[in-house]
Amino acid sequence: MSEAEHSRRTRSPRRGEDWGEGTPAERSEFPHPTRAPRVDLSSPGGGGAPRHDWTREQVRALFDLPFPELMFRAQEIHRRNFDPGAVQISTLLSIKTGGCPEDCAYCPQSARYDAGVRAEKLMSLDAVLAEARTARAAGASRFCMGAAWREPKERDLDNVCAMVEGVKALGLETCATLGMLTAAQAQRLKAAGLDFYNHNIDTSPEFYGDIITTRTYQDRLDTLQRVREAGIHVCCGGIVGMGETREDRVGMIATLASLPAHPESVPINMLVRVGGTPLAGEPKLDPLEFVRTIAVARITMPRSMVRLSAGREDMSEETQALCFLAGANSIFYGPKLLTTSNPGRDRDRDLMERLGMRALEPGD
Ligand code: SAM
Ligand code: DTB
Ligand code: SF4
Repeated sequence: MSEAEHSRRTRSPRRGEDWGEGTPAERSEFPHPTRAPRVDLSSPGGGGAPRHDWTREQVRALFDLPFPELMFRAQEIHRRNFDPGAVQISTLLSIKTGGCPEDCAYCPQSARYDAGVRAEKLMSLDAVLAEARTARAAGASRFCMGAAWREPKERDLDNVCAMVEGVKALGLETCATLGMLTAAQAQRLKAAGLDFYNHNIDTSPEFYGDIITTRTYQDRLDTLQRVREAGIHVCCGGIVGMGETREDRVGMIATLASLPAHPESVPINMLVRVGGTPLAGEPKLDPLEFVRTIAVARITMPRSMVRLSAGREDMSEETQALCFLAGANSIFYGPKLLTTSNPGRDRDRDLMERLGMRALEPGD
């Protein structure tokens, strides 16, 4: 085990993060002020252009709002920009599973951890297209192909470009997440018809080094810029529940909201704690803190699709409903994410029906 892996496994939970211990009455003070601090929200969703100059103080003040006030503000902005009853539906497929050389502490696909994921070869074009047809028939509007690579090799990219062309021809929006890209690779994917590229910043710049040591935060920002310059829509978000502090969640959202252009999609993942990964034993994050993260993403990036991503399998339907109220308007649909479980289609159809929400069609 490397030193970084060892320190992750042995470090104590961060202050205020272990929601499993102590009732609010046992804690010395209530965590949030009872009066709403003033936060300038004049531009987002108010008819003007989204802001890109969010300061940490402003983002922190949003996180610190009383929950009802935060939800009200998020809903106001959500309704100005979107139909609150519509959800965009994406399906994920792991086209190349496991055996990844990177050391992302949350990830069951890293070859460094024994999480029971078998390393597989890149899927064939026919097998991928068969999965895409199934996803389309089940109502997905976007098909996202994920590969456990640090970065694609040129030969891999030839194959992925053929997959993108094939999926696009089925009338689905295309998305891929393949690791770091060069400018030339981003341009090739664009030429093949790629609509979205997913590449997450994962957390705050400060906490990042506790989670990944094999590539830097700047590497990620560089790939995002290349994707943007190639004319591909950006899908970029992160993970919460990894032992980070609220200040790290503030830093993550502030980084996303001050990118030169907001990502068109912002996936907010709740850590899926997979046995064998260094983060398997992290305490569960308070679901209300997850909802807050969604609400702050909605307020600061008013025109982005905010995706309630990994972690729904262990989330109550009430928490998911709160996420939609907070401005989430996209989900992964289908029983599997990349290697872990997601709610089955029946369960999600039932939830959507009970909430009276509908799926967005491609191009809606
Ligand atoms: N290998 C590529 C990369 O890392 O960019 C693409 C695939 S990677 C699995 C895509 C994203 O999935 C990661 O950036 C991370 O945000 C998310 N992810 C992976 N494992 C997760 C877990 N256990 N819980 C929540 N999100 C996870
Ligand atoms: C994202 O932000 N979440 C998805 C997608 N982008 C590729 C991945 C979630 C993976 C969860 C762990 C797994 O199933 O392996
Ligand atoms: Fe590899 Fe991506 Fe998993 Fe990191 S998140 S270990 S790069 S598959």
